[in-house]
This record gives sequence, C-alpha cells and structure tokens, in this order.
Amino acid sequence: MRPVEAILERALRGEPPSARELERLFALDDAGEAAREPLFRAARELRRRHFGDRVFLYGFLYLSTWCRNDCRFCWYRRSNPECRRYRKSDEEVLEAAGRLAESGVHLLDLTWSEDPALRTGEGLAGLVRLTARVREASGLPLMLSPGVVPAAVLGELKQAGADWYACYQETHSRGLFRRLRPAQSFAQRMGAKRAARRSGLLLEEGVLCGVGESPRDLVRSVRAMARLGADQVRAMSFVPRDGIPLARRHHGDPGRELAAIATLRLAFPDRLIPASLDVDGLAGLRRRLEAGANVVTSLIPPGQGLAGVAQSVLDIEEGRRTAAEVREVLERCGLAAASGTEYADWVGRRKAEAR
Ligand code: MD0
Ligand code: SF4
Repeated sequence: MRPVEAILERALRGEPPSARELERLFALDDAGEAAREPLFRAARELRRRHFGDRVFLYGFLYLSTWCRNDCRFCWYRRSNPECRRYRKSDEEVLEAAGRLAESGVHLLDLTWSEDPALRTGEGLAGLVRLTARVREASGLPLMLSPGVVPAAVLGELKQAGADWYACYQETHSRGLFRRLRPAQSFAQRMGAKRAARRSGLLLEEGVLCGVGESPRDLVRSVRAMARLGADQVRAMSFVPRDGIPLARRHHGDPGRELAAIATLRLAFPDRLIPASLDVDGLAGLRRRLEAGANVVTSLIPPGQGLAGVAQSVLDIEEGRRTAAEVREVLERCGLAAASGTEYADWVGRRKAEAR
C-alpha cells in the first residue's frame, strides 16, 4: 500500500498521523486534485463522524480598519495609503449585528485592526461595553478578534459575554513570523491566547498559506495549536494585491490551503475548521467544504459598508456572502446548516471539556 493511503487508513481507525506523516500530507499541496482526493475523502469521513452533515455559519463584522501594525501580508497595514479606513459607531455595529442574527448565523465574529484609538484604557473599556451590548441585543455566541490585548481585558470581555478569542499567529516559526509581522512580539501574541484560555474563552488559532511556509512549518503550527488546546483551527491563503509588500514575492496558494484544511481535519477530527468566504468568495466554498471544513466564516450583511479582512470587497455588496447563498451551496454538497441550539450545545460542551 502507498504510504499516504496507509496514513489515511490509520487516521480513519482513530490513530492520528505522526509529525512526519502530517508533513507528507501538507506537501500534497501541488499534487493535483486526483492525488489529493483520498485525503479529502478521509477528511470528509472524519467530519461526518463528529458532526454528521451539520455546518455552522459565522457572521463577520470588521469594526475598525485603522491599524498601528505593518504586517507585510495585509491590506490594512499602517503604511498602506490606498486602503479605505473606517471605524464603525456602536449604533452601526448593533444594526449590522441585528441583520446578521436575523439571517440565521450561529455566531458573530467582531474583528478590529489594532486601532490606536481603541488601545487606550477608555478605548478598551469601549470594546468591553460594546461586547455586552451586542451579546444582549443579538443573543448569539460571540467571537472577538481585537488583536493582542492585555490579559485583564480578556477576562473582562469574557465577563461581558464573549465566548471565543481569535488571534492568528499565521506561522509558529519565529523567522517567518518576523518577516510577516515585523516589530511584533511572537511571545506576546501566544501569551494573549494562553491568557484567554485561562479566562475560560474558547480559542481559534490560524495559519496563513502561500507566504513561504514549508510543510514542516505547518507541522510546527499543528503542534502549537494542540498545545494551546485550540477549539477552532484555520488555514487561509494569502491574497496578493498590488500595494501589499509580500505580493512581490508570494502569490498565496489555494492548493496549499485545501491540503492544509484536510490535514487539519486529520489532526483535529473533532474541532471546528473554517471555510472562509474571504479568499475566493462563494465560488470557493464548495472545494473548502469538500476538503473537510465544517464552519463557513465571513458572512457579511450587504449594504452596511463593511469590509473583509483578506478580500476587502469580493462578493460583499453583491450580497453573495449571506446565509441564504451559503445554504444553497451546503445543500449542493449534501450538507445542511445546523440549528442555533446545535451550535450553542457544541460551544457549551467544549467549554466544559476545556475546564
Ligand atoms: C474570516 N474575514 O473569517 C474573516 C476573518 C477574523 N477573525 C476572521 C479572517 O474569513
Ligand atoms: Fe493590522 Fe491585523 Fe493587518 Fe496586521 S494583519 S496590519 S495587525 S489589521
């Protein structure tokens, strides 16, 4: 039997792949669809065992595009004069959150760039107040992605009703991290996640694909995700664009992302793994689901002047990142959107296990 098939067969019997085996699977990025299909099939089977045909939908609200950092892969980095900046008022946020909640998403992800105006004591207190208001008004579970914030603030966000903290390292190899996130502390970013976990928040960790990482770097990320006890694990392609420094050398890598989604499913069969609409929009959803993802992220209410993170405009105003559009794709893949109760139950169980 060929080694990849043997790895997959053992994973289906409940034996997780070793580090060397994970490296092999991550390296299937340029192997072509046919060679990758057995990997995707195994990933779908593991998803089925843990989640049946149920998929969770996450609404996304990008509340401020002002940033103090200069990440080399990011459109919103401080030194990009081309990017349109905004900071949404609490009222605008509540209105958009209400529309997403009505559309049937299971969670709201509130995301901010590291906006200098929100890093002060008063700014951070404002985040906490807004979290409580959105929670109260929407009644939905909340994920917060505010960048690195002090441990005490994470505790307050949890008290205010947050369920999740998302803060992607993008890579767990320090050299690559320095190139991607210049002048930021690797240790501080990891530390914020450990603090969030201690406060009782669930954690999402993520890697960026197509930025010069090797399969071995990705294996290092799997280990780091496991040590953190991440509840949701993400692989997302770098989206190159003129005006993003990294775009001169790297082009993102859709094959790498799909192999990574499936490999993450083998490494973390019972965790949540997103298919983001923020890389190739609705058109890219099916292939991500077929690679074993079980959450669709970056649903955005049209007409509210909100942006994506990787793709600032794709499919947003056309209303193609909505629950109705996503449900149709799910159906075509033999999948179905979960109920709100099913999602809340999953979150409740994970919180109990993480304690
Ligand atoms: C997404 N655009 O889910 C969002 C974003 C931030 N927590 C998430 C990358 O694709
Ligand atoms: Fe700022 Fe986040 Fe972009 Fe980095 S990735 S520049 S922290 S918005």
